[in-house]
Amino acid sequence: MQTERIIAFVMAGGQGSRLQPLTTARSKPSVPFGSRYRMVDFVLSNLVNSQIQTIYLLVQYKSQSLIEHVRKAWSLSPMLQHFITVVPPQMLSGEHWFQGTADAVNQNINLIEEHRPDLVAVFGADHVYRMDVRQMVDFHRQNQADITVAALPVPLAEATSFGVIAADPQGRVLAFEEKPAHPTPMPERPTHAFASMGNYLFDTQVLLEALHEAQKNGETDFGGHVLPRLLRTHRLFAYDFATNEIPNIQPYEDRVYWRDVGTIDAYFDAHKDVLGAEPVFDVFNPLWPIYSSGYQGPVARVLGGEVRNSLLGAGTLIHEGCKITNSILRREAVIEEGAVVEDCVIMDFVRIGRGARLRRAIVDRHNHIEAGDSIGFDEAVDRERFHVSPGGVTVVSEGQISYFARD
Ligand code: ADQ
Repeated sequence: MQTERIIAFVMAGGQGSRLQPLTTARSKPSVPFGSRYRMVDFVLSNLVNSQIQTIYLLVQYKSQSLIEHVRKAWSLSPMLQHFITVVPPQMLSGEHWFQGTADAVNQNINLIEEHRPDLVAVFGADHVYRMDVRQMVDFHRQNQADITVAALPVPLAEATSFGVIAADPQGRVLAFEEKPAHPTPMPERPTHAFASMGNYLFDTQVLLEALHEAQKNGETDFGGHVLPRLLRTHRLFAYDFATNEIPNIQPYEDRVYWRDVGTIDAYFDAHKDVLGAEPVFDVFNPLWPIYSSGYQGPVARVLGGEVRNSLLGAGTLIHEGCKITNSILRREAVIEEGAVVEDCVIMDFVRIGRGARLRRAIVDRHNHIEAGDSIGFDEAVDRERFHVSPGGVTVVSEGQISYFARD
């Protein structure tokens, strides 16, 4: 990548309604993922590792937990050469919140005018992935693009939740349809559609003009309005992440990974990707670290029992006789004697009482599962107490059973 001056807007204001109840009190970018991350950590790490240091995080819905996380994990982090500024809606251009992604950037257009960067990156905040944004910048320059959209093939059935692209063999975008009911398959791969990852690079002048026009036309969204319009007048290219992105982080990784975790079932499944002897997505990569909270508590403690193929967060305490399998336990979980936890995601500050049995469940923060309780074995019974996803994953909401503070 030549030396480019790039600023990034990270769009972190989405409601994440399909991830309910995990998004009852927090936005999707703030949802915990894996043993110690929040969703937003992936995009921020990717940008910082790509040497993009000026980052504005645009927040909106239920943003308090996200702001707190970013303050703790990112403002006080040891790599202080970046600056990440959280920007709430300030109604700078009228009395309304961010109406969509383009409107959110439009309301902060002064930041672009102040910095006058060469390129503006507009990235989503709710995906799990590792990406070297410099490779996308190189692609953008090689093609003399005005706008570049990162994209990759997704199965046709899933493509209805994405922006679907038709591109020529060089990557020039010929058509862009936001969330089509009947996605157009890729000519060379008819089982898949070419989907936008929601990450864009704009030449600054092109973006400024496009936003000006968008405001005049009442357009509020990049995928829904601005990109379909711009492709008629500008050089809009699709950066094929699946084939162009070279994992330049050998020997730790030999494949690329990107996952949208928009629903409870997708979220639950994505956790399987970080488990196993050779995880599909190995978060550990010292050449491309994913940063998160600098929690200073104790390491995990295992007093006995059996732990197989699981991740134990800091400060977890596993008592005698427990059986933990294919599970992720985040910070300060306490599993009491004889409890069985199988295929579960257990979030921070959860206590699982003696002899309780949990299977295919997500237990959100601050819960005390009572001794002998059983979750994930009878869907009808679970439905009376909890949310159960279409794929049969039981979700215990934050603080639903009783707040747990370790004694
Ligand atoms: P969606 O994810 O459905 O599709 P959207 O809800 O606009 O689109 O969210 C995009 C990003 O912007 C998310 O990170 C979200 O948190 C954030 N966001 C949403 N509304 C916001 C607002 N008002 N203020 C600030 N941030 C906001 C988009 C694209 C598709 C693409 C998928 C990939 O529109 O074309 O395929 O992302 O997941």
